[in-house]
Amino acid sequence: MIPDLFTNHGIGQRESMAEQAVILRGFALDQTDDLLRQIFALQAQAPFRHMLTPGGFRMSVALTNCGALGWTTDRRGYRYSPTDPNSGAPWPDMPECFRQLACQAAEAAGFAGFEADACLLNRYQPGTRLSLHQDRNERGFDAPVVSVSLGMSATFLFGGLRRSDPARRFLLHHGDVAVWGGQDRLRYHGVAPLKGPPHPTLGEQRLNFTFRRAD
Ligand code: MD3
Ligand code: FE
Repeated sequence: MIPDLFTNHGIGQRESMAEQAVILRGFALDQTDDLLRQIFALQAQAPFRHMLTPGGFRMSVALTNCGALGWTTDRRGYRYSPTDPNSGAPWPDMPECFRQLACQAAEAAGFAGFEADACLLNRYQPGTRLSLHQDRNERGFDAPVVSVSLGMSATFLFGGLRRSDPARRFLLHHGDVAVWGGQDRLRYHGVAPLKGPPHPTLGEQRLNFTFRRAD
């Protein structure tokens, strides 16, 4: 059987996580072919790689970027950089379909006029996790962050403004888009170790890309 035809994760519904944080179920579903084509082209120029944290740990998430600025980490710290540290070349351009999707999702969530200058792509394989953190390497926090999930479903951990605040769990599925801004922009969040059935088209992986205004 083709599992996608028998799976309904609430496509078209909005699931509120907090005042200014929402999951738009299936918002990117009709564009996944285009998005995946662009990701395959992108990773030929700037391959997914495991970076080191300032503490010296290898991240289990593999990442790459597109757009004017890309998020990086090494022993010297976390920062946005206009170039890929592996090649010294600028990050690949942000594909037009990425830019449009981010802008449309932000608008649907109440943040009109969002223009991302950075897109971070994360690749998860079974066991890959992302521990609780805040996204705060951007210059300002006025703009929202938009995140698109493709492939295997993952448990997203959604906490509060302090690391010790309890975290709620939300499942993010293929084609879901999450948008958060305003008072919820600095919430702690993470992803539980990836597990579960492989995705019908992407196999044993999950791709997540987040759009931000970094500068
Ligand atoms: C944060 N990525 O790259 S994005 C990251 O699935 C990152 O790869 C995760 O955290 C991933 O920095 C999660 C999804 C997300 C959704 C809603 C949020 C992050 C959020 C609400 C508040 C704060
Ligand atoms: Fe984050």
